[in-house]
Amino acid sequence: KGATETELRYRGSPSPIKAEDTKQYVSTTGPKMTTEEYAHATQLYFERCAGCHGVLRKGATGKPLTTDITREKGVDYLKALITYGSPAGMPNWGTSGELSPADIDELTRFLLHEPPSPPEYGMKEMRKSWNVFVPVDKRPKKKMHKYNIENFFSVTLRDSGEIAIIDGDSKKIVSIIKTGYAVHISRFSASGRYLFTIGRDAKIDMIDLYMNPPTRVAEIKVGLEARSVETSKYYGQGGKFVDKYAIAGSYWPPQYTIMDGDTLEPLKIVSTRGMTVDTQEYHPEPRVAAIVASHEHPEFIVNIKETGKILLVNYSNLDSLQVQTINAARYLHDGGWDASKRYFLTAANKSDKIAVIDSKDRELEALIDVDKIPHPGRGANLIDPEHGPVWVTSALGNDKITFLGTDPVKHKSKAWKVARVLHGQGGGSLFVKSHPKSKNLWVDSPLNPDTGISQSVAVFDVNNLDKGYEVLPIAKWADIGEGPKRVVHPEYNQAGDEVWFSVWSGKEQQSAIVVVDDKTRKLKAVIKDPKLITPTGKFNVYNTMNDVY
Ligand code: DHE
Repeated sequence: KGATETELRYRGSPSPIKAEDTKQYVSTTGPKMTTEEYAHATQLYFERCAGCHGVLRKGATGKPLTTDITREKGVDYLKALITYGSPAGMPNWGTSGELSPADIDELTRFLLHEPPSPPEYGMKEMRKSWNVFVPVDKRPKKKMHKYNIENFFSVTLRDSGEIAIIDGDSKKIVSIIKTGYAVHISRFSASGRYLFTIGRDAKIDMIDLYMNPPTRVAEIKVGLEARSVETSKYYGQGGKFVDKYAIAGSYWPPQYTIMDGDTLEPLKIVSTRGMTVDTQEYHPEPRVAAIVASHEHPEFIVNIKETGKILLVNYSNLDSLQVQTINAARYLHDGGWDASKRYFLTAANKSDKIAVIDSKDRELEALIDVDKIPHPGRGANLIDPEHGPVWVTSALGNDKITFLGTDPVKHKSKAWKVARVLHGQGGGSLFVKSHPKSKNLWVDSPLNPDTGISQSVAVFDVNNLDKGYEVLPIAKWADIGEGPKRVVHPEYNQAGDEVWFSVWSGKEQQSAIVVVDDKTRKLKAVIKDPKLITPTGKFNVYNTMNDVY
């Protein structure tokens, strides 16, 4: 039960696509439905169903719901499924009271019609949305404030459409910047000067950290829905690609966009529609998940969720783009580098596998079986006393924390194999973290249904892994009153001697950031401010730009 509940909480975010932006067809072959009913059902579908079943209903974490399938299942079956849910993870929208019988009737009929199609979004639309607020020649030549940029944290304020820039040294909020609907992640340019954020609505904001205070210098919208942004980090060829490009992947339309790294000018848009890795069937909506920048070649590594393919996109000549396609497994989600930054390890979460890409030799190094919905974030790298260098992931579906060997030279027998499995507090874990200077491994569990577990964090001693974990009551330490107070996303400071946690409460409630001393595991600071609304992801400039985790 716990696992299903936690998985649902994770998947449940509504799609920001609006029904009125879609092309809708009320066909004569489906059951009777007015255009108003179809439009209303479309909005309900985007808010409740599209996250799992896909905008075009081709299926992802949820089953496909195309008319060849729904018409065979019939009205009674569909109504019962929406009302009561299923053990496989479908929520009980009816009995939970979230949808009325009239809504369910409308949704059922909607599923028997062809799906509406959201608009395409190409160069014309992107250029219209593109704004440069401060041209390159008007930007400062040097840092205009006293702060150490490399110890800034960019913090997602999920429900207020903002990010906070917090100075890691003083723990002061340096600036709150309006970005747009639910920023998902922050990434930094290779030099660390520019911060890029991407919202669920596919809007990118580019912030110049040299300015006092850090200020937005450009923006663009690359689609209707998105999750990933990254910048070129290849230092070879005289460093000519440092800060040169940015890339964003979108969920809708299914495509990625390469932009100028100084201005966000859109340069190249590439569709990801195509055949799935296993059954080799056409998929109209392969969403772009995690993107990382290779350190070995002028390349971006791009996860395509629904087709289960990983693309190596070489940006050295955009007019003759070379894209190498590596077969992995469905549905690719998040991932990060091993400590050597040669191997990219990424979760194929519905196949319960971790794919390993060798970015130097440009090939699939391994596909490793792990247990029930791995969710690493960027993962954690540490030295296992028995097995040498390992990369770690936790899971949504159970309490397992899996160590994978990453050293094919000195620890060959464990390389790309499960070297060790620890048991944490429970399922519903999203992120793990360690640091080259630390002896701790931190494991959150924000989506666990037990509040004792979701409001605390487990910490393991890397040199004494059999001892089990210590539980730190992070939400209690924050002392912020009522609310869900999920403890999420450990992130180290630049020095690697502090770990920061978000205590993520409701929009109307107080949230906080709790800073723990990594050595003593004692509370070091609580950052509380009415402006810190629903903090989730936090990204330290130095660690994120250098891929230290
Ligand atoms: Fe995330 C990373 C997608 C829900 C917080 N999330 C990612 C990435 C993807 C993704 C593809 C990898 C980006 C990269 O590295 O380039 N996330 C999705 C979803 O599709 C999903 C399941 C549902 C949705 O509708 O968005 C989802 N994610 C969430 C949340 O509910 C979280 C917990 C809170 C929030 O802010 O929305 C959340 N996701 C994060 C964070 C990262 C992330 C903090 C970056 C982790 C890191 O350390 O790099």
